Amino acid sequence: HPSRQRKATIVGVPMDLGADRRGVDMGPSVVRIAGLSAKLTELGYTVEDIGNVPVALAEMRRVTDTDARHKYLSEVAKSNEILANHVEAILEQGALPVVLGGDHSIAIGSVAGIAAYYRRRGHRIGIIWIDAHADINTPESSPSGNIHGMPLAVLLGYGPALLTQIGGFAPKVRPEDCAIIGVRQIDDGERQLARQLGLRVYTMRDLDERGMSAVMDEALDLVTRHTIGFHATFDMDFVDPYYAPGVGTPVPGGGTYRESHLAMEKIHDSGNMLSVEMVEINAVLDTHNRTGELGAELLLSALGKKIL
Ligand code: NNH
Ligand code: MN
Ligand code: MN
Ligand code: MN
Repeated sequence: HPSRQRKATIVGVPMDLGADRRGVDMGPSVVRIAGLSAKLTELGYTVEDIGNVPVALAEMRRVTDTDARHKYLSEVAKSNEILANHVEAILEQGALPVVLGGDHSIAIGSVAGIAAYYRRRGHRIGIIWIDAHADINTPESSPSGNIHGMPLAVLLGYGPALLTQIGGFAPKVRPEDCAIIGVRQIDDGERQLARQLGLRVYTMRDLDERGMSAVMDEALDLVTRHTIGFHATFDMDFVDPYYAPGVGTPVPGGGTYRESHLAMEKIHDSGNMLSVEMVEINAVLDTHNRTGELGAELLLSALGKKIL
């Protein structure tokens, strides 16, 4: 199975055009500084780091796409196209893609690459989306116009064609192959679309009442039922701001340190993770790289780190 191989390739995406708060562009850097590559090598992986995907800067004069309904659309699309190609190439080399964001708009490119690779081989893929938010806004429903609130909608086929058509096909994933975990802030339009699609959304209340372990068992079963495996995307704002102060959109009442690790440990133990992604770490709002260190440690849990 693809998740069993022991080659991991890191790719960074210093993207912050999808969010209002600046500073998540340093996410790839702070997770690297936390020692991700060396720690993965220690875990037994052959690690390669191919560096960062080019991303336009908001300060560059050639950034022109400031349409308020989907800010920086063409710039976000461009970087995601490049990312999708890298992710597909990483899979072709038999390695596991480890993608470092950046804001969550980069999931569009990550999943485009994975979906393209497996589609060519006749497989569907699933997604485990761990986040305080549902990220299924469209330009019409978004209260902010920030594309980092739209990536799951895009991957399901809703949104600007410039994004949904990356890789030349849409949708990348079916609603029944997705699970969102940790939601505690959702917009009206998102709630509507989630209901309409029958999306499986596990809220913080579900986690409170049933526990992370049972919720993950159910979610992992769901996303692997009709697929070859799943992409795991972890938005750091899932974690309670007490443990992860360095995020652009902190929402109280989030996952604990242990719950976050348990989610990642169970993702690894499922044996069906095809790729993994860590997003929305905001270095400007962090203290002493506390959130960057946690991001690296959570990735290690998803990649098999165990106490015993
Ligand atoms: N739902 C809000 C929006 O679309 C907030 C999204 N912010 C996130 N998502 N950090 O994960 O703007
Ligand atoms: Mn998100
Ligand atoms: Mn979020
Ligand atoms: Mn499998």
